[in-house]
Amino acid sequence: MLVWTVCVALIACGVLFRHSSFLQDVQFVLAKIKVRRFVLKCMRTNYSILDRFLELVETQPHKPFVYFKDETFTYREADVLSNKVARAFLQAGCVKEGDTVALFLGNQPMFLWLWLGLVKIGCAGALLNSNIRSKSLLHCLNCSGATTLVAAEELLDAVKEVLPHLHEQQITVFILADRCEITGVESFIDKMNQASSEPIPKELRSHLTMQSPAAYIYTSGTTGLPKAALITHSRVWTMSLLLPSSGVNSKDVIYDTLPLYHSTGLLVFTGAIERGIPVVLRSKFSASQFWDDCRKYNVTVIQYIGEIMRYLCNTPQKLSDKNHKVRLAIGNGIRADVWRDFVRRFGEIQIREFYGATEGNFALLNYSSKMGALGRHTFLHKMCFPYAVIKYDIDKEEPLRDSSGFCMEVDKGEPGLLVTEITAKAPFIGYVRDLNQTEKKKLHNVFKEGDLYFNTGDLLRIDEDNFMYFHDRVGDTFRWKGENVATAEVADILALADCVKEANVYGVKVPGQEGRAGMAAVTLRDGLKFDSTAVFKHVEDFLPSYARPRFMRIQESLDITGTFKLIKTKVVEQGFNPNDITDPLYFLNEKEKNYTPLTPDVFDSVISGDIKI
Ligand SMILES: *[C@@H]1O[C@H](CO)[C@@H](O)[C@H](O)[C@H]1NC(C)=O
Ligand SMILES: *[C@@H]1O[C@H](CO)[C@@H](O)[C@H](O)[C@H]1NC(C)=O
Ligand SMILES: *[C@@H]1O[C@H](CO)[C@@H](O)[C@H](O)[C@H]1NC(C)=O
Ligand SMILES: *[C@@H]1O[C@H](CO)[C@@H](O)[C@H](O)[C@H]1NC(C)=O
Ligand SMILES: CC(=O)N[C@H]1CO[C@H](CO)[C@@H](O)[C@@H]1O
Repeated sequence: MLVWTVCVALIACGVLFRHSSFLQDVQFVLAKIKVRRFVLKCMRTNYSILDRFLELVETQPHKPFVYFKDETFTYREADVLSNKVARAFLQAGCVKEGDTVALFLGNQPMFLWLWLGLVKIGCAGALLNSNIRSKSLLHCLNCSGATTLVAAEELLDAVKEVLPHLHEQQITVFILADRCEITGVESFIDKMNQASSEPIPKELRSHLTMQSPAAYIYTSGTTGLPKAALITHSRVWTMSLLLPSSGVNSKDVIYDTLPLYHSTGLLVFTGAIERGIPVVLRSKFSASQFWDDCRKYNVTVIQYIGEIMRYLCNTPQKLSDKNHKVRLAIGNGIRADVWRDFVRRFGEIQIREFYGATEGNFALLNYSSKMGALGRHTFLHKMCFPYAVIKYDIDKEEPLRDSSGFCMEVDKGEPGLLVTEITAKAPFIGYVRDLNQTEKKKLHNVFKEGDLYFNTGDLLRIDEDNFMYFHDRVGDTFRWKGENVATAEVADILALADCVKEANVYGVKVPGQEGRAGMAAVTLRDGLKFDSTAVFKHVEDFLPSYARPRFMRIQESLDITGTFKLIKTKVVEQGFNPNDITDPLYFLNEKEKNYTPLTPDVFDSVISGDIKI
């Protein structure tokens, strides 16, 4: 209450002095407090996103809820289909309230009916990444504790591959088909079609509270095996409220091209329920179809990750570029130069950049007109939602501590690790069945004995005017010649070279050298060759010496995750040994002022130290 009073008083001051950025700061904190209050209210009354959905089915049954290809599903139809799903599960006798069912399918309306149906009977969905196979698949399944798996028909081969293991663990397996001839795999669609569409009585989810699991979402795992983050019903609310906080209203139509098995994709759908609006769902993001879809469905709000914006800006210009109704873009990871290009090219679209990890307990939203900024660092914000940006040791991969063992906040302009205090109001639930990983994300005794913070793993920078910028993921920064190299920044510069299409930048160990030497795996623009002299010149012009990639690897395509994040683990492991790698390799040759082929001889000289790098 005190905080509330203080805020109101501060707003009054802001109005008096017409200090607009100050006013925005206060408004932002107030909006966050409002979100928290709403969630607390939902917790007191057991009001879940499903309750909201059922209200909409009553009040606007004929309003479109999902557009997919040439199909439209209204709120009523979605209700009916999810009732059928729920009953099919119950009748099959393998699922009861409190269970977890693993969903293994890509973006399609059925994904939504399955999840809603599960919530209707008090169950949770483990949202498996549809690209994972064999060991990873088993690992993800295992950490969710699911006893039933439902898979898309097109993923049957992936299921067959692990079927003996599934049977060993007594997991019931359904495939989304009318029939199935394989022993130990049951069809689901026929069962669903036969099931009644009668509403599901509330008693079937009588134990559901805001602390109940709604979903398990796997962190994308650019390094190591994926981890399952528990998404409770209260967390679903917090995620969904991003849409109203960003200015989405009940007349909007939102476009969802990101995988529903990730929080960014899922929150658009739950957020749409919160707002009572239609979602245009796409099985996969397509840069060439993007604006056509927006026009076809009258999309007003789009969701992005940085890569999507970059792909859109890389498409050939068209006369119709500004012909659409999109007014708002919500997402994260857009870089300032892409932001500028995007707005110039596609018109006055407001961009609301937000920051928040799937499993995190903290969020930031750009609420000022500062390009590229994630949000603002203010006293008020910090007081209401305790967080800090602290000094971080890139080499040891841990925070720097002073002589008394406490962490130190960074100076303005210097990148540091974002940590957010874990409290009862801002809990960190952790990863399922993985106490070690959960423990790893916790930082103890940060500023005083006994305090506890969540380690976001993200490096942020705060500028003179207190705007906060994303700098890099921990692990995506390496050290070379005593300097920190942010891989994303180097990749962005490389992608500006004429022949380079995309770049994946990472550090590799070189015997006898401290830190890691920069290496880039790049793909080339269609029809272009690797112009080594031009790339060398470009790198020399735009990058400080320590940040220039020492080695260059030309690939046909780069490894990416389901959300277009570059996978570095494999290329890092493979290093720069031409005897092990078939892709063309180059080496930054200072003498010849060129990237010259990295032959086995050159490799040997680098290893022996005859060639200094
Ligand atoms: C699943 O987890 C259990 C322990 O939780 C472990 O004993 C078992 O080996 C795991 N199975 C797989 C396939 O990872
Ligand atoms: C919420 O659900 C829990 C568990 O079913 C129950 O104990 C509690 O009374 C419910 N609260 C309200 C306000 O309905
Ligand atoms: C889009 O808007 C136009 C004009 O307002 C309308 O004719 C059309 O039916 C709308 N399309 C959809 C899918 O709602
Ligand atoms: C957790 O970490 C400890 C020590 O680092 C290790 O001994 C233990 O096996 C780990 N447990 C799991 C489940 O990975
Ligand atoms: C909420 C808000 O004000 N968002 C701003 C984020 O930044 C863009 C780009 O400058 C602005 O247009 C938005 O208004």
